Amino acid sequence: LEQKGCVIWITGLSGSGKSTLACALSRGLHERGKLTYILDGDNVRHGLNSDLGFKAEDRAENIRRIGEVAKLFADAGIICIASLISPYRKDRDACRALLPERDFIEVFLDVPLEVCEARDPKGLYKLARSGKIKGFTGIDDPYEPPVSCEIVLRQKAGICFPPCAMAETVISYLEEK
Ligand code: GGZ
Repeated sequence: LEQKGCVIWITGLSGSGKSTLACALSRGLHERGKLTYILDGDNVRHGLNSDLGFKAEDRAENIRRIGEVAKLFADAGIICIASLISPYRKDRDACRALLPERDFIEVFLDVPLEVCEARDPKGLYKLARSGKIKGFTGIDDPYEPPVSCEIVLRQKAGICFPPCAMAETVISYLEEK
């Protein structure tokens, strides 16, 4: 295996398109002969992290474990794509600190709350607004946007980039580095 592993960490609100971007990115990298693995918060929460909920300590532990597993994949030479809300800066920074500087690429999927809420693919924002879900990120739980991260993919209401175009932006960055 000639490839060098790394971690691509996608952070953003629920419904911002993290999982979709992760899939598009994985596909684009496969087309270039790269080995990837996706660690999706929502999926990992069904298995390894099924003991965790959504209070700040649980989110911190969710992120910590995914960060450690992502590092194992990177050590094995795989491009590991982690997609999870990871709302707290200090938790993301702790994952960054596990790897050499150039091997952690933080991607902020910057989509306004209104846009995520309008999409509401699983109806969770509606439940959060009506108080049926408590502590929902962006509604009554915090999201701390990155202050300096490697890549920002910004979307506005009405302007939505296709996932494969965003994936290409990330791949171009990787190729440059
Ligand atoms: C945020 C929640 C919550 C609360 C359930 N807050 O859009 P989804 O549904 O598929 O992705 C969200 C997922 C968030 O899991 P993560 O592991 O990415 O979160 S974190 O990084 O903060 O640990 C959402 C669903 O779980 N979900 N309750 N209260 N998202």
